Amino acid sequence: MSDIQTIESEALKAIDGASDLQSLDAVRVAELGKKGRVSGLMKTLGKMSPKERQEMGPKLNALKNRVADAVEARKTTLEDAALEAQLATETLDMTLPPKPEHVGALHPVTQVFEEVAAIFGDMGFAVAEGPDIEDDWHNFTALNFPEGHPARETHDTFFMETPEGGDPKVLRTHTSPVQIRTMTSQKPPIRILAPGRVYRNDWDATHTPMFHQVEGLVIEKGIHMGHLKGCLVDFVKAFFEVDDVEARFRPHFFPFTEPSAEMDVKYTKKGETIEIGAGDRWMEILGSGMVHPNVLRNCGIDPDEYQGFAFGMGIDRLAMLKYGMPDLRPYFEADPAWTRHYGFKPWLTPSVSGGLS
Ligand code: 2NM
Repeated sequence: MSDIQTIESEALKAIDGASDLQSLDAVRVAELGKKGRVSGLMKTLGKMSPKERQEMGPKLNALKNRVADAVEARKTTLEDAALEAQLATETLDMTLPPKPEHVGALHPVTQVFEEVAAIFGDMGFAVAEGPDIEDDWHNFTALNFPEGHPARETHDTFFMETPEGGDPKVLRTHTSPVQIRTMTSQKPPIRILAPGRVYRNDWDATHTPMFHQVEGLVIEKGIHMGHLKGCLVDFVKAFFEVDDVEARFRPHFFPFTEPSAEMDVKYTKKGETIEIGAGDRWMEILGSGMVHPNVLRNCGIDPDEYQGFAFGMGIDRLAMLKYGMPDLRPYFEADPAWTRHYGFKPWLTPSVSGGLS
């Protein structure tokens, strides 16, 4: 009997005194393990008379349970303390401002993509995307480039290697295939903006084989050239952050629009800086037109019921114009000094109401 009390008080003292999980486990083994003291007492039951066993059995069982419970309780306490200690060393003060020297910058092309999307988003356009690798039908045929038409040659197309009898694939030469995919999968009315990378085999001081475009498409009943002009003049004013722009629409040719027009805006050159809106010179900034009836028909839209306009612009050049970057080549050199100078803070998301840049 005194054995039980001695063992219990010693065991509980040792359990309480265990300062970490490892020493607690050593106490557990010493008391409850196969060769432990409590287990040793349990074994004596076998040699007792039935009467003794009836008396001692419950007592020993209770001892075993109390020691096991104490071990469990101590284990929980130690584990909680270990977690608390770990958390204390890992706290982060989320209210601290980021360290400016460690923050990257958005590429001007990304910034301009977001500005253009914010302006057209305000006019009800949704952003649409499609694959960079396209088939000939989406990139050319559906857009009213007839087979063997010379306009196909003007695109300096990169052709993918095609397996025997396979569908010929190209790197898209414009984002117009995104408009085709939208028109064949959605019912009008449609207002979409298609930003993305495009590819043409052309490389010199002002051209890179990969560049960035934004195209837009509106298909609704009764859409006409007046809507096209109003929409694009509003865009240019918002983009260049000026109250007025003098603009003209000059007849042009695209296979996918009829009539087609290029939009020019007046500008002035003051030393090295260019001011858009007014001045003595014209600058071409985008292409546009009324979607050709053949294109609508190719996409299953009845041109007698729906009309639409479309436009396309080169983002790399628009970024150069707006942010006074004289050279296209550093765009793809990933020079941190250039990025720091011309880049944008990622948390200043452009919006028409809150400011573009
Ligand atoms: C431009 C200029 C003019 C255009 C046309 C279409 C479509 F799919 F509706 F036919 N998408 N984009 C378009 C029209 C693009 O880029 C200079």
